[in-house]
Amino acid sequence: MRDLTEMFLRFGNCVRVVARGMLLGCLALQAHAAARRPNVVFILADDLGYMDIGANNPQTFYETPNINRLAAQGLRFTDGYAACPVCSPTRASIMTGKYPARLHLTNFIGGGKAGKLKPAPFVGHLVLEEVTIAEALKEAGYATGFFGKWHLGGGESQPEHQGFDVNMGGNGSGFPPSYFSPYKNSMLPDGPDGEYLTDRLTDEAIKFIESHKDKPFLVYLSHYAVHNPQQAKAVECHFFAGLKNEEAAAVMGIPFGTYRRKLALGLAWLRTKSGLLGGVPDDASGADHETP
Ligand SMILES: [Ca+2]
Repeated sequence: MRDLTEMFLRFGNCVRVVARGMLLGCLALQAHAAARRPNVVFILADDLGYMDIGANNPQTFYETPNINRLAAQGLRFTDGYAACPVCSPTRASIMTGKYPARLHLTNFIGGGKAGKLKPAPFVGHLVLEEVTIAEALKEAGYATGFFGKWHLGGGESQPEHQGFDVNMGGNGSGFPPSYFSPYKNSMLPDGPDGEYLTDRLTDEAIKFIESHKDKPFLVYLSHYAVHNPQQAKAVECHFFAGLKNEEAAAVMGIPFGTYRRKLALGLAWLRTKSGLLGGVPDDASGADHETP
């Protein structure tokens, strides 16, 4: 979570904030006065709960000081809602301005559609004939960059075929195989071993802004985080393990021992999968203190 807040801070003063539900949108910014074509930076966080940021819930376990600051300084749309409770339809609506039913995308792509009721007509991608915000702005002379999660179809349905000049990381998948490089993402060249995906996407977006600062641009930064798999940087694990154990258990409403067991399992995963975690605080290895 702190990665996301750091990311917001880095965009800093040129951002006004919109925060609602899973959606954190930042509409821009830094008006291009002469041409009246403002730059647009849109940031989407996946699976981020409405009550998970301090601006909406001062009692939240997570620390989101920079998002809170942007919310305080910007404009909040507190009665706005996502177009659908799952991923792909919401994304399709944001891209096109249409309701999911009009796009025949009322479930997440890859999601089960079997049930007692006959499912709605469903296409497994956002069809190319639909006009995206990127295509509209590109026609108006904007440079357009997409960074992160797409989940509106792979191959010929990807961002580079829907108006984006640049596609870093967008494909048909709904989650990353790994948050650590090597990413196993055909649309994102690997960085150094252990590089963190959230940081990398933010850096790529910033590079795009810097290289297009003299013309109008659209940056669509669609973070995979905080969607599964739950893989955090070691520094974040240390922070929460060392300082937040009892508080976390209380907020989550579970016994402290159960919380410690869950945390230990996560840390063990990091040890075996990434080899990145060394010197874990003693109080984080709480598997032997389990309380049912
Ligand atoms: Ca199109």
